[in-house]
Amino acid sequence: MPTYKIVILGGGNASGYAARALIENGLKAGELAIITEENYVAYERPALSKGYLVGAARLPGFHTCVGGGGERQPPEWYGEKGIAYLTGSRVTKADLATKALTLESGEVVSYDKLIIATGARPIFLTEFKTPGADLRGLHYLRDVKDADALVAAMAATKEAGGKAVVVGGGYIGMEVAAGLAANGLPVTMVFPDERLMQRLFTPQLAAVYERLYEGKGVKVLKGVKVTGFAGADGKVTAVEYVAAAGGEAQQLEASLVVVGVGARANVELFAGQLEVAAGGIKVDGQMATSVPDVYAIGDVAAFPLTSIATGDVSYVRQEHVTHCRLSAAQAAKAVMGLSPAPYDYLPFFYSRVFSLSWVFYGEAPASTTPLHFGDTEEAKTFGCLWLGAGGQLVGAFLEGGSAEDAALLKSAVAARVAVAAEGLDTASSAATLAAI
Ligand code: NAD
Ligand code: ISD
Repeated sequence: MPTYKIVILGGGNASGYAARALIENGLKAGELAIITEENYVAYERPALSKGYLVGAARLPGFHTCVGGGGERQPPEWYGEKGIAYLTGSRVTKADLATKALTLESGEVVSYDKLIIATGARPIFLTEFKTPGADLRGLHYLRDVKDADALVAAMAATKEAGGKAVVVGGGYIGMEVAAGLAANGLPVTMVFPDERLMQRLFTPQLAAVYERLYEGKGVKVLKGVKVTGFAGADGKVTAVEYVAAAGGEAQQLEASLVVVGVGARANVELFAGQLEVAAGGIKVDGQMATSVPDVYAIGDVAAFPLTSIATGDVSYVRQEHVTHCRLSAAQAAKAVMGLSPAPYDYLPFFYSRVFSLSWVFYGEAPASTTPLHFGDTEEAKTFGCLWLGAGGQLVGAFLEGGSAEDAALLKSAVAARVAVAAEGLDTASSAATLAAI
């Protein structure tokens, strides 16, 4: 039975960054194995819902760590470093007591230390028994296999003159709808919320993006619940929906449907073996789980985060690539016995749709009044600040703007800078930022 000093279980974004950080912290050849069910070594997942859909990103071009500005790690990189990378290898059993992982092939791999990086998976509508959710033509997007299937389906739908429907108005919904429209497909988005990206966007921010989507020919159907899918010969032909407020069932013609209704952490392999929180694996500030020698990073890890707005500590999962990178670096140090200072994370999200690109730092508590700034009419440079009870900055959103503007906002949120609300009535982000 092969035994490694360290095994990373899961080959997502975080694992590639962990491999690099382990090497930087003294890992030697032969000491690490990475096990993944995917057929590819780690790549920058954000590319799948952006460049991949418009043909601008293909492997090996976006293997980790290019997204963080680092060296690209194609399969040969792992070979050169003496890292065993087991692709196409699903782990079916993880026994944390005996430190043994059983692969689908029956092979058992054991470890001294384990880093769990199993990530998350899409929430599937079949889980809710939504009628027709198992029809062909329904797509989810999480890995290269999904993205390849979607790219092929886009081409076939366009060729046949078909229509696309996107279920969900969050990250996947917004980015994929933009990708489908950029490929010339007629697209309708449907979701139950009052506005796009409701978990972050204020009504004013959402209005700008909704205008942009409508201008690009994407129909945005808000406040509707998908009740099922109609099909013929096992393939989807229509999306059925009702207004969230009730009323008559209606249908939207669709030969291609993309569903983005959230994600769930992949924790099932470890059920009953370690502590869980927020739907993920509970870790401390060293990314250590409740089981000795077992760490968790990336989307699956629920770590203690101190709220900028309230100072309260709670366990959260952050489904974002920056947390993948930083938690990987943190766990690598801890695993190598370097006892890093506790993980200190500033929530960050970004997205790119059509020609727009935004960043967000910190928190957007519903209890605070958002202060908007900039040019929302022209959809160029604009944003929003969220202030805490004492007028301190707790969150900042910026569309457009320069890298320097974004860096300034990031450090202002991290420092909880006090903001004079009257300084925000300015036309440009530069003037606004100068007022901070
Ligand atoms: P999300 O939470 O961002 O959005 C979910 C959307 O689905 C919301 O609009 C919600 O109202 C809607 N919804 C929920 N239930 C629904 C239902 N039954 N019918 C119709 N709509 C419903 O989740 P996502 O867009 O699926 O993204 C999943 C994950 O993908 C993210 O958490 C993130 O990890 C990753 N991702 C991140 C980025 C980024 O950071 N830029 C981009 C793409 C994907
Ligand atoms: O930024 C992102 C993005 O686009 C994702 O899909 O973070 C996620 C993942 O890379 C992290 O799960």
